Amino acid sequence: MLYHLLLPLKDSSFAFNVVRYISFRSAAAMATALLICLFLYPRFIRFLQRKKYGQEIRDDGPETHFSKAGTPTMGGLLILAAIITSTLLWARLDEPRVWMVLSVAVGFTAVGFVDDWNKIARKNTKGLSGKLRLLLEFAISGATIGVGVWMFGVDTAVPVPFFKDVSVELGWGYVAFAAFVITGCANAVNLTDGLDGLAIGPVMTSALTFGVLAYLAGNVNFAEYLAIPYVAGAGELTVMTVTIAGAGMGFLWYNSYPAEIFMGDTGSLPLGGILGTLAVLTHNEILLAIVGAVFVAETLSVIIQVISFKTTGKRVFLMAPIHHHFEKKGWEEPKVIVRFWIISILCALVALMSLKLR
Ligand code: 57M
Repeated sequence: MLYHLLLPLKDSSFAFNVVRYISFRSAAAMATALLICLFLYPRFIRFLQRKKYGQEIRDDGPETHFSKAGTPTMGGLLILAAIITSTLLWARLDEPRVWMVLSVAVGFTAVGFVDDWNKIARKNTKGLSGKLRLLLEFAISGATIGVGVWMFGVDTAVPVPFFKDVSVELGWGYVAFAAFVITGCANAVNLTDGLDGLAIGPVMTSALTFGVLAYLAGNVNFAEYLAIPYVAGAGELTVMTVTIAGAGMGFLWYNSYPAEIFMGDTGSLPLGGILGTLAVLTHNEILLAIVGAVFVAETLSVIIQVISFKTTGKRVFLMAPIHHHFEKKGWEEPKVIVRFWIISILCALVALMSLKLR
């Protein structure tokens, strides 16, 4: 919004020309989201405590988690408010891809909120039925990408990382594929969100990685030089990705061990949904598996555990998702968290290396 308001003033003062630059607006957007979270979380936490909107803890989980009962949840509401506000302030609003990400963000926040609300109001740990939740997520992401393909020229070919000029053309099948990527990513982040700060760390590294990838894809010279698909307007997504890092840092200030607040499904579903949408719109659908390898590993651990338990009656991990396995092995919670962050940084670097390794 500020781009549209301030740029015309450049004739009266050349200083306003600065809003033309993605780099300036990205820095401002990150600072805005960070400050919103840093200043508003203490009040928000007090509000949630007053309303007694606290986490119910499952009694079959690790014992170290029992003392977390009553920790305020639904903290994701403020993360998303900060991301959306800061994006509306600093991104160019004439770029349809920004609106596509925003629509997934709002839709998935609504689904997550209803789920959390059900848990809080009914005081149980189940929330929305899994099938209904997946259906809603699939519908929201499919509708968004469908409109993108139909009206805004979203490409339907999926590039294969590490190979120059290799891509798979899916036609309209791309919409279902993209919805699967977005919904899968949302649920993978949701599964990861089981220790203090565990999910938000890799969410931030992934968002920043997509920030770089979006910037490069949106610049015709860089895209040509690196032999990646050029995506007109993708540069504006960089402004959005850094708001995730800014809001994430603000949230982590309070969610770091021992957490004063959890993000809830209200946070994990839209954050994962946004990452999936960024991967789709910058055409890094397959690379997402490397950028978000921590989320993939958490999900695979659950799939392996469930299949093994159902077929053989034996567990592969002490408990799934895999972060619980390490807790059960006796690692302190902060150790698991920081090690997973380090792995996620390493994966982000490998993903960035793929730009040159092709
Ligand atoms: C979300 N949510 C946390 C919090 C957070 C299929 C099955 C593997 C599903 C899985 C599951 O339900 N995952 C979804 C995991 C919960 O956190 C809330 O949920 C939000 C995210 N959706 O924001 O509001 C608990 O996680 C802890 N937590 C923190 N710090 C944080 O910053 O400590 C969360 C955020 C919180 C808190 O304790 O209460 C969760 O784990 O419920 N199910 C599981 O993860 C369960 N695994 C399981 O049943 N494994 C079996 C299966 C696969 C065969 C096995 O291995 O034998 C475990 N989860 C729990 N207890 N709590 C095990 C039992």
